[in-house]
Amino acid sequence: MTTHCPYCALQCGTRLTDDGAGSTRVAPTDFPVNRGRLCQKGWTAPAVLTTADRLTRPLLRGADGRLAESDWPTALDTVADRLRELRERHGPDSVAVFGGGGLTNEKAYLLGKFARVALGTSQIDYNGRFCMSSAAAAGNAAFGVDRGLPFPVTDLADADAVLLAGANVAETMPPLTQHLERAALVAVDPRRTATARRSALHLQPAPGTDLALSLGLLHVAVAEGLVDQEYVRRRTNGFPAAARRAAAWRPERVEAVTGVPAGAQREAVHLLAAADRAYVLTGRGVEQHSKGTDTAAAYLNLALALGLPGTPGSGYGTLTGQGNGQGGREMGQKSDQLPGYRSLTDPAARAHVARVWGVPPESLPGPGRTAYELLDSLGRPGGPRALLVFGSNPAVSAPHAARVVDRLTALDLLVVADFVPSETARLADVVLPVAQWAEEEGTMTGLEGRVLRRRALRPPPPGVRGDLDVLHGLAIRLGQPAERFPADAREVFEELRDATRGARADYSGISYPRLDAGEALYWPCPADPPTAHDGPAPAATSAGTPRLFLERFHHPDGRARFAEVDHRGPAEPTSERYPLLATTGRVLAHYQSGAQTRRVAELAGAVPEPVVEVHPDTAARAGLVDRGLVRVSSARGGMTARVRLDATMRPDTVFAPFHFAGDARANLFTHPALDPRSGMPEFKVSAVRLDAVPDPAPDPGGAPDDSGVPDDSGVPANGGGADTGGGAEVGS
Ligand SMILES: Nc1nc2c(c(=O)[nH]1)N[C@H]1C(S)=C(S)[C@@H](COP(=O)(O)OP(=O)(O)OC[C@H]3O[C@@H](n4cnc5c(=O)[nH]c(N)nc54)[C@H](O)[C@@H]3O)O[C@H]1N2
Ligand SMILES: Nc1nc2c(c(=O)[nH]1)N[C@H]1C(S)=C(S)[C@@H](COP(=O)(O)OP(=O)(O)OC[C@H]3O[C@@H](n4cnc5c(=O)[nH]c(N)nc54)[C@H](O)[C@@H]3O)O[C@H]1N2
Ligand code: SF4
Ligand SMILES: [Mo]
Repeated sequence: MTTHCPYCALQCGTRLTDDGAGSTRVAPTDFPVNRGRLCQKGWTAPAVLTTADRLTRPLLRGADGRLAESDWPTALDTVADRLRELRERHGPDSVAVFGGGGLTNEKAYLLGKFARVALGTSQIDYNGRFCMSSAAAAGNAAFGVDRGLPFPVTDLADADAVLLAGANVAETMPPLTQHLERAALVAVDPRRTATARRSALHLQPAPGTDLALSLGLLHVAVAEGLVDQEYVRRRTNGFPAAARRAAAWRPERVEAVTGVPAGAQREAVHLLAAADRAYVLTGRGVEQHSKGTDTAAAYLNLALALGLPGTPGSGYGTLTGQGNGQGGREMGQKSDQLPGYRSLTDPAARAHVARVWGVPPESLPGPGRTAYELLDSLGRPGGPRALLVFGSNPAVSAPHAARVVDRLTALDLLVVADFVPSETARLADVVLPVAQWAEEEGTMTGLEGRVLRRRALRPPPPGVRGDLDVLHGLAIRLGQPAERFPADAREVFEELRDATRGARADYSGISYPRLDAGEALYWPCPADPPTAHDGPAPAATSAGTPRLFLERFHHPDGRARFAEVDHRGPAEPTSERYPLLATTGRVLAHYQSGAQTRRVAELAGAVPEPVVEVHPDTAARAGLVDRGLVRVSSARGGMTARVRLDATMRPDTVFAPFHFAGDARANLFTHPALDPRSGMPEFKVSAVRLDAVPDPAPDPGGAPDDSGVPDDSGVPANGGGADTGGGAEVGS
């Protein structure tokens, strides 16, 4: 049976087989994005299906403060009763929803509909706000539509040059690197990552200075006559204003701010400009800043000046992160959007979706808070008193995590649907055990905008339900007609085709039979063919759009727009007390909050605890030794981790992964400053200090619980929260 990996947006094609004894085997398929390869996480993904502490019964927190096993009718009745009570007493916005970019299109769609129709709340957002929001804002502004890669991944294989800004694909999407073998790579990363080591040229700016750097690259393009004037005239607007801003950023000034030598800046632009086929790609390294939108826009300006977007064989894109990070941002779980990227403030869009949902347009709420604002408002006066979480673990992954845990525990009601007792689930009043990837049907939209089928190899364990089923059960208890919330993925998909018809992300021409027949369908894929067909021929349908922008961009005038942006510093400058810059991100073996990968023996064995990368001189000044313990702290709090000395690090910068729980959470020190346009937090730069921590156990294997060793792998499935009773604490 063929399907796709449960983790990242590359959505590697896999074949699953059942060995008959309850184990699932996975193997890569020849699917174009991965062509026979998988990363370590993909190879080991089936282990999560049978993890020892898999949730198989609903859990309810009792009067004694402990989570205890319950049954589905009781759990769903309890949730519905308490939601109804809160709504009656405090109004619909007292109830909030938090979704995820790992949810299938069908789940994301139904979750948004559930919030707006069954709960009537404006308070819904999702973890993609922490992921793709800055790139989406910049892409929408420039192109009029946001599809992470507006071309197939395999197009990269013919590139002569690729600039990768803040993307460590060698660890975050390893099979993608096979498409980058031909191109000369320019890597922009404060660290000498596995990706940077493969590059022809590595620019190593201080974290948070890419805006200056990208302005400098545009400056070089203009000053050295490398701008594609004909393209700029024919296909864009706004170049003079953008160029005026860049004029102030001479390479020597940029060098002083970023640390990237002026000569290397010039070399990078010449390398791209000389290439027949070139791409500029961004990742979270440049986007996860309080100025992430402007930074993505500045790299986009460079790509436009060089004439890349919408030119065959060249392009600009952002590497979407989560499995359904693309579809997840189109289906209406974002605080300001309806399915298909329709806007909640556009009367025509509201009318279209309301008609599909069978409700009056005026009954739809308006836009709500963005993810961090929503989490920060929980339990405060005027903020929501209940939260339903589907597909996220914000107790670990949200910025300023200690404050987020405070807010989660201040709620009257926290409901978490998950298949493992994540750190967030452990705080919940009600935990709902749900199905996993290999146990369910649905669709995902990969990083290139291609819609993919997720298929069930086997049914979920007894006692476990699908997310759609959970939403269905809650909706009918809240008085909704049963048929308005189908529990069947195909039925939901048929409805979302209708809801997205005519929208920017148009799925109306896509169907399960077409996908199952192996068609490669990229949105927009309208049902109505460009030309009229009649006669007995099979229903004419669009072939979808693998490559966007070849003729025109999606603004009414068909032109792309340069952005007028200027550099600014990080939200929190370094100080005498916090003299270093900390940045955060990923390592190959773990995924996100680690809720899944910390439960896989092979992955937890490979990387059992967080390792902070530090330059030897910086370490010496702080009295740190290789493999010793360190406390990385900011004005907000700190994490404990192990030190790895790395002479390729900038002496002013340290790096920490965010995959670990408890006291090993990098988000204990991150800053919740938000990008004013996208709501993206400042994950990638914090002012910190390093302090040596006496190592209680010379043998790393004997590290204490809070060192980041999977803290909850020993919790039995049937006692999920029994030992976290009343727990306002995570991982301790
Ligand atoms: N192994 C693994 N793979 C994953 C995931 C995972 O958790 N683990 N998650 C998936 C998801 S959701 C996402 S969003 C993607 C993310 O994929 P990436 O964007 O590749 O991942 P990150 O490690 O967050 O950040 C990339 C790089 O940005 C650099 N960086 C930090 N600060 C700056 C800066 O100021 N400027 C520049 N230029 N670079 C900076 C970091 O050093 C890091 O090497 O990965 C996906 N794939
Ligand atoms: N410091 C720092 N913090 C970061 C980042 C960073 O670079 N640095 N990156 C940010 C980014 S890009 C992202 S994407 C976020 C991600 O952070 P999270 O949102 O925490 O992501 P996951 O760990 O994937 O959490 C998904 C949870 O949902 C469960 N789950 C998975 N699939 C399903 C499903 O289909 N249904 C249900 N009900 N549950 C499911 C999993 O078991 C897991 O507990 O982290 C952000 N946080
Ligand atoms: S690269 Fe992403 S999709 Fe492919 S196997 Fe690894 S985690 Fe899965
Ligand atoms: Mo992400």
